[in-house]
Amino acid sequence: HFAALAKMEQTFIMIKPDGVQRNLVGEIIGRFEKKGFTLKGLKLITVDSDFAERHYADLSAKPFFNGLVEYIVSGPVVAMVWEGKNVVATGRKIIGATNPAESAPGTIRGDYAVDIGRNVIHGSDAVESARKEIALWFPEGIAEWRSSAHHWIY
Ligand code: 3AN
Repeated sequence: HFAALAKMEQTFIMIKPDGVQRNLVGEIIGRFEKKGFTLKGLKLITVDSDFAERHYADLSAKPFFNGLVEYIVSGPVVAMVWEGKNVVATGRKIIGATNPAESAPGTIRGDYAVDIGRNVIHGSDAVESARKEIALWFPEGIAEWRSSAHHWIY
């Protein structure tokens, strides 16, 4: 009876080292929870350069690539999978524009970031990149839990 379930998407969201170090983890998770999305995977993880280069492979030709990789490996990140209707595009709206100088107040980057090179959070830009990023960051897979919980949440 709930046709929307058929359109459920998953996206990969990462709180970058600056977001973790600035104690924004709870704030960021709270925004996704209160919007109505479901947390499906979460881990605090420090990655190495090889891994960061794989995550950002599409940007390897950019002049900021080396700096970006150095930033991502500089401390632990919070890797997450969030699920919900249109969560990929809506997640990007919650995050805000790449350059914090252009991200609107009320978005995560608009509220908490100043520098494009320290913009707190990553979110997949399309359903297909979300699928690839989830496979890269969660090779162990994502467990289903919603169906076992709903009977006592009312
Ligand atoms: P988004 O993260 O909004 O999808 P992308 O994919 O264009 O943006 O860029 C990935 C990451 O690369 C950004 N989150 C940011 O950390 C970094 N980045 C993008 N553009 C620049 C830039 N001009 N200078 C430094 N870092 C950048």
